[in-house]
Amino acid sequence: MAAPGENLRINGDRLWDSLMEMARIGPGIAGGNNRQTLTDEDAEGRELFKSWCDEAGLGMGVDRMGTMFMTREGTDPDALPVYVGSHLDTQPTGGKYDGVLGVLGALEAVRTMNDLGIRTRHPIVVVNWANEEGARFAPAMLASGVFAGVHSLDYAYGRTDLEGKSYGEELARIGWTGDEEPGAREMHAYYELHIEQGPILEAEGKEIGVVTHCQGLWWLEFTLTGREAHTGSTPMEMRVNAGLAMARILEMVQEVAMAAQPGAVGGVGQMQFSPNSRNVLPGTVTFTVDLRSPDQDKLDGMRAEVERRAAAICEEIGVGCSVEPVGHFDPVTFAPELVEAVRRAAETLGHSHMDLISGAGHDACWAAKVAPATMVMCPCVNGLSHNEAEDISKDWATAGAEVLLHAVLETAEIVE
Ligand code: HGY
Ligand code: MN
Ligand code: MN
Repeated sequence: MAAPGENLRINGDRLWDSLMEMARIGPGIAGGNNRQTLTDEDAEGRELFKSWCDEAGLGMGVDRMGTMFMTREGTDPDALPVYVGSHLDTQPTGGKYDGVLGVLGALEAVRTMNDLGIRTRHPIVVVNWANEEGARFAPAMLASGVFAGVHSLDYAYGRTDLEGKSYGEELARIGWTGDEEPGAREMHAYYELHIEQGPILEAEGKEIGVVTHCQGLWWLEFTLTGREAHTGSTPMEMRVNAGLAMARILEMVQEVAMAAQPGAVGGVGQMQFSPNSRNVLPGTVTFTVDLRSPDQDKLDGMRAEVERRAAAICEEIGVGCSVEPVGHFDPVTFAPELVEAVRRAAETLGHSHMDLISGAGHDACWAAKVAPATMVMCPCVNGLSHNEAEDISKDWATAGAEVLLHAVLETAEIVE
């Protein structure tokens, strides 16, 4: 089925207004958002999204991980739906567009179909995946991972935040534990619109990223065990300093990632000292190393080298060292036929575009395990994301959403 003509556009003002209204829920402290998964703010954002879906005539289904599936019926009851969505949860110092553009861009595509009376053979399902960020409950993309059969429901329900609250308890507390078995739904295809979260599209002056792949990831949680002691009266030679070991491991991670250039990244975003008192050498230091590459061998090679060298660093200092992978997915190749639909849509609409490998992980990475999947990306200012200053233009949002609309309609098949 051919894609629709170049005159089919979305309502960019309506999309932008929805983005700004959602951004008022769970405001950050510097203009962004703190709408972490399964918080009261997340619940408020879910209710606003549901109210808009009600207005658009979409029927709601919720699975036991709290993922929301909002259905626009097709003409063929036997046709599997085309799923399109992303996530509404944010980082603690997140931006207004990471994930949200994908959910509300999908809703805008449906609103446009409603405006124009467009009917499709396949149903269309707008998705709000729960806990994409993994900031509060690791790993990232937890609900889409359960949906794809990568994680068990028990594992997911047992994940805890820094206060020891569990995913299952918090989901029930906000009243969003659904009744659908995760993964019971079958998909004809999956599309996701997302900001790039990197600098390439803006630097190249392109409006659209035609995403062909996503780099793989390892999250390695290290627990270093030293000896709590007085930072003032303990002679240097008597110290079992887990903090020192942590510092040397971070430096080593930087070295390993730089040695693996191009196409590799490594770093640490989260760390805890215990007892975390200014004048006590830490008894325990825990932190998560984030390693990524689009190349499988490079990704796994970095993991092996980091674990080997971390053990040697800790042995030299006399610090205990344990490591647990708490997040992983291999590099992803998206479905060529859907990637081509995205490229065709950008050309039909006259939007500049380039092929792109996603640097960040997305729910599409797990959707790709159970159905043909791909992504559409738009630039973000200075490539900045996971920062409250994250910014995009209305034109970029509009271009991304209308490319998404065209690609989804090509796959869902317009019924004349
Ligand atoms: O970590 C990621 O790449 C995503 O933002 N969850
Ligand atoms: Mn995201
Ligand atoms: Mn994110």
